[in-house]
Amino acid sequence: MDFKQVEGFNDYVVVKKVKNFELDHVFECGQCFRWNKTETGKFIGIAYGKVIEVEKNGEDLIIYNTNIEEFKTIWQEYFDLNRDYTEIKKELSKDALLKKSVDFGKGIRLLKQEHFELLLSFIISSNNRIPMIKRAIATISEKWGEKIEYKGKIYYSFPTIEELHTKTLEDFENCSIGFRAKYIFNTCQKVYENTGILEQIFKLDDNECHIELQKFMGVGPKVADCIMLFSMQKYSAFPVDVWVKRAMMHFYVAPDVSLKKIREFGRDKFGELSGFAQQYLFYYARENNIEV
Ligand code: 8HG
Repeated sequence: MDFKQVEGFNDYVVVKKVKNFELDHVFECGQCFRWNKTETGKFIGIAYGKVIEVEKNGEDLIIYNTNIEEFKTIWQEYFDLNRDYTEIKKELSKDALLKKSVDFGKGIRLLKQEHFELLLSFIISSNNRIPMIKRAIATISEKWGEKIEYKGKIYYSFPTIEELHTKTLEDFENCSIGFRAKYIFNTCQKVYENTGILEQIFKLDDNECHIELQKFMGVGPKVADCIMLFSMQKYSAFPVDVWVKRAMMHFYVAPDVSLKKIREFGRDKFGELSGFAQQYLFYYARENNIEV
């Protein structure tokens, strides 16, 4: 467990002695799209139909607009606080090349995000840039999500399948997601017609999960890996996008290797910790704008 105890107050909680948790690392390592930094260096995010604000004060993590019950039922898991990242980092740092990325992103934790939201979010992510992805998801939420007020400002939850399955292809074409509109439309229909399908996929082992996710339109190997890793707790996933490819070429493999080969190489090398290794590499490569 990566914290000592939690204290509840009226509308916030203080998580004491939190280890391996840096706000910038967690929220800007590419895994989430609904968190934004405030002028004072805190982050405000929307998840599980709620808006929370988080602050780091020394070793304390303060979560505003919540209470101790919610912390125990939602946020403790969401922030993956039961996991010992010191152990993971120790293991990965045995690889002298990976150690550099681990040290750089030392406060990264993998969030446990909602299946349906992540499925659509990562379909939107294909051949797309993170600021554009964030904008598109915000647009979809503003159109069809629930209003949530926090500190006099309105935020929007990510819409439910009940809400989205009634939307037309044209509705999605008006969300600035280009060719992905038809994937989103088709996927919403499929999820609606197969109640519980994402729960079923969640229960599969890593390799089956990767295969089943690719049966959704717009989900290839890379997108499936992201959904597995960021919402289905499949930590042998190794999504290879342009940044991970550059990092792998920079540190390990020859330049003319295919994405598939890089994925296999990564999974062989890092095993059950592949997903964590990938995240340190992604963050390192993107923040340092590495080139090969
Ligand atoms: O965390 C991520 N890992 C990988 N491998 N790819 C990601 C992550 N986050 C994220 O948005 N992407 C995708 O990479 C989106 C987009 O296709 C590209 C941005 O660099």
